[in-house]
Amino acid sequence: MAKPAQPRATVKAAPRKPAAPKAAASKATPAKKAASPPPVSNRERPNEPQRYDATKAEMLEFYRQMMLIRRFEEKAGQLYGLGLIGGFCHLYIGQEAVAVGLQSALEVGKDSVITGYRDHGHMLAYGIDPKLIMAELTGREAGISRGKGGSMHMFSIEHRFYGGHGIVGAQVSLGTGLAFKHKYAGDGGIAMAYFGDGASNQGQVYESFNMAELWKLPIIFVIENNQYAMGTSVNRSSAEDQLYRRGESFRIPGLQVDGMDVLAVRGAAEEAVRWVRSGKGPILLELKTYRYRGHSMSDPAKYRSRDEVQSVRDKSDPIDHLKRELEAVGVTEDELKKLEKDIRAIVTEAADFAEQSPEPEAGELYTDVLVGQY
Ligand SMILES: Cc1ncc(C[n+]2csc(CCOP(=O)(O)OP(=O)(O)O)c2C)c(N)n1
Ligand SMILES: [Mg+2]
Repeated sequence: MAKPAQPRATVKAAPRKPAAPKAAASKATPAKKAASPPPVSNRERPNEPQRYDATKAEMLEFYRQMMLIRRFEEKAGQLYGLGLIGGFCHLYIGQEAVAVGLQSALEVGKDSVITGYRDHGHMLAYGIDPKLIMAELTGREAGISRGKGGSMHMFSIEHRFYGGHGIVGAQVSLGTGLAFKHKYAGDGGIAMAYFGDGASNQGQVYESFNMAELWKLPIIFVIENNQYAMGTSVNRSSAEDQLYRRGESFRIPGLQVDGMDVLAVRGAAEEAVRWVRSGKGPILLELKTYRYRGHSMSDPAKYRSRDEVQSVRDKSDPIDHLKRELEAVGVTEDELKKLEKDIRAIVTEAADFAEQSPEPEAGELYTDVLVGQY
């Protein structure tokens, strides 16, 4: 069984490799003289990230964004059940602190973001209109990809949000291309490429790591380690399951972060952005998180127990966690209830807007299609 994400307030920098086990002493082959001392790394490392010291207003804003993602995704699940959303639908419930904490450290319109198919939460965290996202999910003309992309293929060039990709790992190479563009154009922007624990075993990820470090590209590689790739746990699929170490042989520093604590995530984001924006090349973040729902809406989730999911919800929920902190700084239950009521209204409005919007005209089947030779 996979180990659920442990609640940790701190972010830890990659430790040195443990020393090789000592050879057993034997009379026949006397132990060699002391081996050479472990090499001292001459590589600069990012600073140990600190948990972000947020103001009350910032904490409320993080709470609002995480709650918006949660309620939006719950509604999407309902609409899927009613047959209003077709095709695939991968929900982000449980992982909210990752997108909210990381996006909050980026400059919208200057930096680029790319992710896989679990993309609705990222779009919301980037400030994209929930109505356009819900309309896309339901295949309506008003959707952000004109109703032709659906859950997995959403883009907003205006926000420099480049999808939304169904090919596992493809966004890592494409994201590296985005970083190349920033460097080539000298526009000061950086790229952030999110991918899953499953995707982190893909070959193209390592080709991208190599180029990114070689050319010192401005990119933050983000592994959202939600413990599962469809029905396969990290422990069953990954020889090195400490995924923040996956960049080491390319000289890319890695940090492991508690992805259930939005302030720890933001703290790590600050450090990563500082590193990358100052021209030091790529950095790798592993966010330890957990998805509460199945891989997609059609996943019966037989590979883990209900108790496992419940225990993460009870102990590490990112929204409950922040709620307790807000209460500790004097935010009242009534204020939080009001905030939640407003969010429910936004989500209802998005769903109504989507349901009332027309589907694309049949002729749209023949537009936005790549035809011919290339
Ligand atoms: C190249 C490729 N191989 C396989 C698949 C099928 N597939 C879709 S999602 C998925 C699991 C990916 O898991 P992970 O990267 O951990 O992301 P998560 O779903 O947990 O967000 C697989 C194998 C695919 N879409 N593309
Ligand atoms: Mg995963």
